[in-house]
Amino acid sequence: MSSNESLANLLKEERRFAPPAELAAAANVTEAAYDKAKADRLGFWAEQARRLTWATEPTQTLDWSNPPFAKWFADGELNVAYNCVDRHVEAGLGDRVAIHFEGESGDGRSVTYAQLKDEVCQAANALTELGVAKGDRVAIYLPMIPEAVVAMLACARIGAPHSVVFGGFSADAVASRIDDADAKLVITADGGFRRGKPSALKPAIDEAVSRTPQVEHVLVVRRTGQDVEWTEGRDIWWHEATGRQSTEHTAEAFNAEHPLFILYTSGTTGKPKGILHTSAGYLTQASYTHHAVFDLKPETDVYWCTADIGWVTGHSYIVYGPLSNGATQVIYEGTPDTPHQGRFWEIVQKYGVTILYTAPTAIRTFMKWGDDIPAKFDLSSLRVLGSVGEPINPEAWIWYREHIGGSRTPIVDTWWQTETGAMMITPLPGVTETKPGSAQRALPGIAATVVDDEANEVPNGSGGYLVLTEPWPSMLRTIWGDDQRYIDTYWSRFPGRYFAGDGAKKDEDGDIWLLGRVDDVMLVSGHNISTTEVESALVSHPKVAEAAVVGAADETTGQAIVAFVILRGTAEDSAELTAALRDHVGKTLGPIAKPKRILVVSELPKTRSGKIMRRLLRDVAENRELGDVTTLTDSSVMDLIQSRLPSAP
Ligand code: 6R9
Repeated sequence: MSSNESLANLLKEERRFAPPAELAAAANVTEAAYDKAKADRLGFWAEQARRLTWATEPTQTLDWSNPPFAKWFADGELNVAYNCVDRHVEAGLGDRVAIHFEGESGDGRSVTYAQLKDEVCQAANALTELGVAKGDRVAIYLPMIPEAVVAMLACARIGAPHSVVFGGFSADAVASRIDDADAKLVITADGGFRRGKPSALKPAIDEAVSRTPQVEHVLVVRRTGQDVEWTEGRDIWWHEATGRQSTEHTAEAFNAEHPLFILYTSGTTGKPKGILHTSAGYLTQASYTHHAVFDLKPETDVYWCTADIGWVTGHSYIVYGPLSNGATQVIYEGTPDTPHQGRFWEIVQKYGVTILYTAPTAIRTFMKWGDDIPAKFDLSSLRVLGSVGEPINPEAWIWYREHIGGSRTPIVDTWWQTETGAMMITPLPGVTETKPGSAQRALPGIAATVVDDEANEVPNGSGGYLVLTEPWPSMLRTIWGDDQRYIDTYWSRFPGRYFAGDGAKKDEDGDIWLLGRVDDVMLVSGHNISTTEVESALVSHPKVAEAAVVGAADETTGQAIVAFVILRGTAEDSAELTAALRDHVGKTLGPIAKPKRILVVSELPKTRSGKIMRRLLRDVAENRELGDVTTLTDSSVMDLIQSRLPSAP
């Protein structure tokens, strides 16, 4: 494809926001970090690795003798759980709250680092008693409760890689993940609370485990108290197995490259990919980025990441990053509209949250619900806001800053992937003059650029494909059990470089703007148009809260742009409105980007991590049978959308 004119440089966003002077003056990381990392990238990462407490200090930094298979800090040894828990207690911080848990129904508890240490040790002892040893895999299928964190850390502590599966994935999805990872133990719960009701988890595990005979035991956390089927000998209550254990457990040191976890990415086609992360490099980058990008001051900040633990964001920015840094954080079990649409803001106010990390999909939902809802709460404690998961539309960015950040807080739009393990491209809150909608700049020690079809770096002002040009500490090590697929998927499109699968452009300053997955790029009359830019143009109209755009086969133009939009507040669907929206896109981006059809809908199909599943919308727009819907949050959404399409295109 002619990616230069393409993925086109259509959108013009001129607004700029300097870092607040006070924050910049006391920032954890300054411009100097970029210079230092540029002068000596490996030396920079070796220095960051000293954030961790090692049993054996590494003498090597990167071993890239067998690319693309990296080893970081390969002769070092440490224990990840010790770094996340014990060392803070040993440093006299045992009374600091690690987790303020807020249940959906308003119940909750605060867990100090000392208590967390006891619970992790008890769970590690219980797992050991059940025969789980170093290298064995454990599947975790839990709601957002403190036991999810405890379970992950207990696995890390004994060197048993965990594979967390979203609570809410079907029995089929769970079974295929248990099977692929060959897990011998599963940790689940009777259920969790969602939308005001107990929602069962155990039945999906019962079904999945009936097909995965390698599973020896199922540990069951009692959360909702609902009835569960029980298989004697196999099923064990978590509180019984852990409650009688000692709160002491000696953490063994493991090699830096010991596997820490497998996390499955859904992928659009084929079998899910088990992304493998190992210990020390992963923890180094999770810890460093959490410290740098959120400017975390562990003594005073209250941090809240709203992600689910089943998403990589939950792994790196609820468990490993924040806890390795000794942060105090909030964990919330439920949905943002239960029992009311101000729930998130009530939580910010209740705990005095200072750093909030959430996803564009949530921000657009809040925009749709209306400005008056956050306005009812005291959000003045907030000082840094983060975004992750999708490109954030400039209008949503501005809304987030004004209505949540009181027009005062920096926004860090953090680009990264399950595969990258930790943040890669993002502003720094005390350094970067931010641009709404742009992730801007590779972090110190990270090398990213944009290339064209022939792998040539594009000049500023042009678009193409995002690639990472140097290995980084938290990079995936392989796809579990499939080295060849690892090479083929990430390292073959542009040999020697990691291909992220995202379209991107560089602006005149060389800052990076993400344009969505390359599979989603539309080809209209010979022009490549990014879904992100058309969506952002639609969202910049005052009546639109959220938009998803796809290219549907079209006899004359190759592909035609079809837009699905959700309206804001009280706006109503009408022929005038859709005509006005088409004109608005035409004016913002140019006539070529005008959607051929605009459909007003009330919901969009999303994954559990909030990403719009454009593939399914393309199926709808092309009047095809729907593809795989197993990773959808709510499959009834598709019936609703299909009912909006009266006739075949
Ligand atoms: C952390 C996470 C990865 C894909 C990635 C990209 C999209 C994530 C983004 C972003 C634009 C951002 N993505 N953050 N796009 N700006 N700030 O989301 O991991 O679930 O593996 O998804 O998400 O398309 O390639 P994962």
